[in-house]
Amino acid sequence: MEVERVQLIASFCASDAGAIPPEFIRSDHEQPCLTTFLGPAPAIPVIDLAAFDGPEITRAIAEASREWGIFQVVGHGVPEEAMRELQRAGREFFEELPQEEKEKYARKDAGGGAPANGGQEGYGTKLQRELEGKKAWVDFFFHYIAPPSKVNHRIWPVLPATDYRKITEEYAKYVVNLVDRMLTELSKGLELEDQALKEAVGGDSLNLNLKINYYPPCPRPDVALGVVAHTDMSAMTILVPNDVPGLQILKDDLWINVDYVPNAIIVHIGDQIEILSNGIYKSVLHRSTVSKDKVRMSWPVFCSPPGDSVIGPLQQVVNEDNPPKYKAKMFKDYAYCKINKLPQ
Ligand SMILES: O=C(O)CCC(=O)C(=O)O
Repeated sequence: MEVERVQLIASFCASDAGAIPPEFIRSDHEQPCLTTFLGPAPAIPVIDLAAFDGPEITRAIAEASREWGIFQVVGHGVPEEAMRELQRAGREFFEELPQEEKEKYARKDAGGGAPANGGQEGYGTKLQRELEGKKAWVDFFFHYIAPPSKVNHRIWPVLPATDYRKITEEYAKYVVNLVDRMLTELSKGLELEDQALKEAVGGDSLNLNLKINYYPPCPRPDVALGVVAHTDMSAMTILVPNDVPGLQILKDDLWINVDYVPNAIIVHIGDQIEILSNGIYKSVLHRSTVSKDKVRMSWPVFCSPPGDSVIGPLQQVVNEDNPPKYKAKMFKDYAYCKINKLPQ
């Protein structure tokens, strides 16, 4: 099945007086121009991991995860150079490779929704089943970066000017450390053993998937969306954005903009941490808007348990007064329902 890439559609729109195809025009309840809160709003917490001592960091991370389900970290230990190179490599794939070269990396199931496992790596345009026949203004590249047994280097792009593999492996090393640190802090924030959450999400078998989102300029950013509103099915997501703002989160029923903070990394709490903590930590509802004249890009790394891990509220956080709010199920079954928009 032939797939229309948004990057190509965007180039036609630019030369066609700025109209966009009707399937990209969202319903009123989703349009950014009707739903973005423009008044004064609190900014999501920015936590400097290098500035505080232990208990203060734990408190700040746990509070942000309870109140917001999202925060930005600076002083995170990922060198600026590694983040810059990651961005350069992603941009080169989308902007320097001829379209027919890019298509050699197309995902096997490019025409439909992503299966829970198998065939989801590579270059794509649609990740989940889309409701109301609407389309999202984004193309992406998606692949494993950890654990080593899951990584398939054959799907990683080979670029003319950049060593994609070297750069991505370097970045992956830092992300693995950052995720470990976040899981430790979140465990301590629940008064659990340091390794409790890490073990619950599969230990060293935790799956890390890098997605490179490419949002071309859009003539109608007022009515289109990049990624539509969702919570991440992962345990946690570690995201590097470029300097074009666009991420929005729902807070107190208002869609608010997330500020761009240079060299910060955004940490999202995902559904599996919400479930394990029995709802103490919140999986953040978020979406992305697009820009009229700039390319927006983002590099989320989704950190998810192995498919056969059973995830339910940890016994240490439930009791008679606080009974389990979620049923325990295998992650692969959770993912299947989420991707296909079926009840859990
Ligand atoms: O681009 C962003 O900031 C958000 C991306 C996102 O939520 C996703 O790819 O699932």
